[in-house]
Order: sequence, then C-alpha cells, then structure tokens
Amino acid sequence: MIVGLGLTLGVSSAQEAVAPVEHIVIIEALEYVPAQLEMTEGDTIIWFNRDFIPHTATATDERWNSGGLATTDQWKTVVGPDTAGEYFCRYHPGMVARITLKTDH
Ligand SMILES: [Cu+2]
Repeated sequence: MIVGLGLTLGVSSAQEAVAPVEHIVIIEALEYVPAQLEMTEGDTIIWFNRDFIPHTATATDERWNSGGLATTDQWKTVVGPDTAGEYFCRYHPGMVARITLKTDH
C-alpha cells in the first residue's frame, strides 16, 4: 500500500506570530520601575506595589486607572490602543512613567 505524501505541512510562515508578553512594573520608593516600557497590543502589563504607601497607575488623560493599590497589591491590564502614553499616580502626581507601543514588528 502506498502512503501518499499529500499533506503540505503547516501554513505559510512568512507572517511570524508574536506571542503576547507579560510586562511587570514595580512600584517602589515613589517610582515606577521601569519608567519606560515598550510593548505590543495584546501584551499584559502588571503593576506591583512594593512600596509602603498606596499608589495608583492612572493614564494622564484618565483613559484607564488602576484605582488605589495598597502595599503588595497588584493590577493587571491588557495593552490596547488606548494604553499608550504617559501615566501617573493620583496620590503623588510627581510619579510619572510612560508606555509606548511598538509600531514595527
Ligand atoms: Cu503614589
């Protein structure tokens, strides 16, 4: 019996799938670390508050807001088109950081 090799393996690999990445921002000593993050839509970003006082991660234009994060709290969101830009802490407006979106990949 002849077994045909009729199956073409896989589909075109010309378009590489980019697996979603999980980014972590540590809040410590009144700072977001790292303060600059570049990511792709569909990635996840998690803020961990390791400071001894509460903080928020809030888009400067308020499009998104973690709400108050007490010590050891965390907040997670999926990166969408509205995630990019500057964000700050509502309790400490001097705390500022930035998310940028990769446009070429
Ligand atoms: Cu704060």
